[in-house]
Amino acid sequence: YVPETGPRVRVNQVGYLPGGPKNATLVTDATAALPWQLKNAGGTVVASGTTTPRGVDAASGQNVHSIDFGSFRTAGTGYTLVSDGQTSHPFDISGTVYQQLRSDALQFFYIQRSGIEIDGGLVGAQYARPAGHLGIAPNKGDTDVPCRANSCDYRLDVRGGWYDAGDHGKYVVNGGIAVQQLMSTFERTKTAVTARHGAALADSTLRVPERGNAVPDILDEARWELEFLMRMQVPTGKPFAGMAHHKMHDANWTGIPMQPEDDPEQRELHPPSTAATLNLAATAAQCARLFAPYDAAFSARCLTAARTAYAAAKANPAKLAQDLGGGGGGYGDSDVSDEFYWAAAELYLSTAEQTFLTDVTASPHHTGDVFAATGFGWGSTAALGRLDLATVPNLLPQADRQRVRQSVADAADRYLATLTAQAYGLPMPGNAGSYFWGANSNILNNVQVLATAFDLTGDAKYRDGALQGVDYIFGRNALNQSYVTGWGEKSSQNQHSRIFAHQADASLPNPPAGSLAGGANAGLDDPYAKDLLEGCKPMFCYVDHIESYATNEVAINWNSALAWVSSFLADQGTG
Ligand code: 9MR
Repeated sequence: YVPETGPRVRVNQVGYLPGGPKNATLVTDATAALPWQLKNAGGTVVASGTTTPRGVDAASGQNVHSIDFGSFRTAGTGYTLVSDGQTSHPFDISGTVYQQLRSDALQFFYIQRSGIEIDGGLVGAQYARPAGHLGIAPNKGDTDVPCRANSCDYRLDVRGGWYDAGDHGKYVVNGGIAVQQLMSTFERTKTAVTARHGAALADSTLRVPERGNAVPDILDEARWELEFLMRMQVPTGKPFAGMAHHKMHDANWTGIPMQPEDDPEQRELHPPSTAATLNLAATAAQCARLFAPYDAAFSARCLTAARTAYAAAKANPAKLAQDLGGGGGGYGDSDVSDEFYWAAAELYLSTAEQTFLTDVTASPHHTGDVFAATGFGWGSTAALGRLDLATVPNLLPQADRQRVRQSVADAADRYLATLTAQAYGLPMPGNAGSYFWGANSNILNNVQVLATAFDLTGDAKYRDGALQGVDYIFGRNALNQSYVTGWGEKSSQNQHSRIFAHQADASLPNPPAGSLAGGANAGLDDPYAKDLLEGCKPMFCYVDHIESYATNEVAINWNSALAWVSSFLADQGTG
């Protein structure tokens, strides 16, 4: 199988900011430097130079050169880069290239909502659908859900929230990181360095039903998930009261396509876990401080849920997720020390209470390195706590606060070194170990660290690193593929989704613009990818086909990374 990869000059197909870095990659047999030209839309050469040979790129197996045209700063549309007889896909140079991406990436969450009608008047008729999983036949509903294998003696109303990904499951641990990144996208606008950008996330900036309610829409969206997470809490008087059920999903896998309102499967709660409980504690604590100015009662409800959950986790510190099977993902996690650190940090940031500070400082993660080369994710959340301790105003002793902030800059320096070493410019090491299920989100999470280092220090090298770090996602890669639907000349269109299953049923839409695909995965963890791509070099282990769930799914915890980063990117273009 040889994929069609188009012109051998690989660019960020969305474009570049006039004052930002501009890098491209040439795939060629040549070992010596070659000339390149930048052409405007009229075909006139507006800049030129020579490539830098980079040898064989380990992740792609290609001989490559890099091209740096960062000194060209004139805004315009339809530029192309020419080298070795090849003309790149066209791209823009503009301060507004990422403006719309912020709302597209966030809009994904409304369209993924469970338990509410999706209003085509807001997001386009093709995405309109009735409410799913409210107990209306053939749905068995999320309003009265029993525990799998009689593992509890009660039923819960766990309506709402977002569907996890291409399936209809609702899992607390990836819901947690996803809602955290949405809340942090908003919280970032409250810190001094970025306060001027807050208007972009104010009320009536998204197409959600709550627009115009005087609450920022991104918080309305977060609340949809937070309400679900709180419903997953075990009721008072029951075994493990205060803990959160790990997940709820169908008893058996459904096929593709399957609209939420047509799902006939029994929905089931899976046993509570310490990891899920700490996700609830962390996100409900963050909720408490962010909603305080808008809705005091909801803020108080969040804080109570957070405190109860945290206490329940401390009482049950090693209740790992049990895999009882059924039609959903496992999301098992054998190390919850990072979730403990994150939850303690959020509770401390919201309450300033000594007991939480004691737990923060006693955690091995407080002084350990929480910024792995391959990034943070749903099962590895200490970085979320560290980033918030670094950015959200707090009373940590001065020296400790300084150390926490410095740790973000130190990690960013490492990601900068990594991306500089990659001919394709991504902030992940150039080996197969960087290409795993959902790794596109880890790339973006490393970009979030770079961006946060810029917010904290104002040092332009971190901003440039964050900007360069996303080039890979938007097409500067071995496949010449933008992984965000509707963004770039050749973008992912057929992600694994039961809802946006156009490839399986032409009457259904493709995923909405702004949907991130999981990305190249050398593990080839699904049969479609395994059959088609066996033997692929890591960066080639991707296919834009609906059946390839391990390379081409959508997921809330991946789009939340895109949302955070897009909001940062959009801010950089507008000064
Ligand atoms: O994102 C998850 C990834 O980190 C795991 O390696 C993978 C296998 O366990 O599962 C991914 O999550 C999937 C979940 O299990 C089921 N719904 C779709 C999720 C995204 O593919």
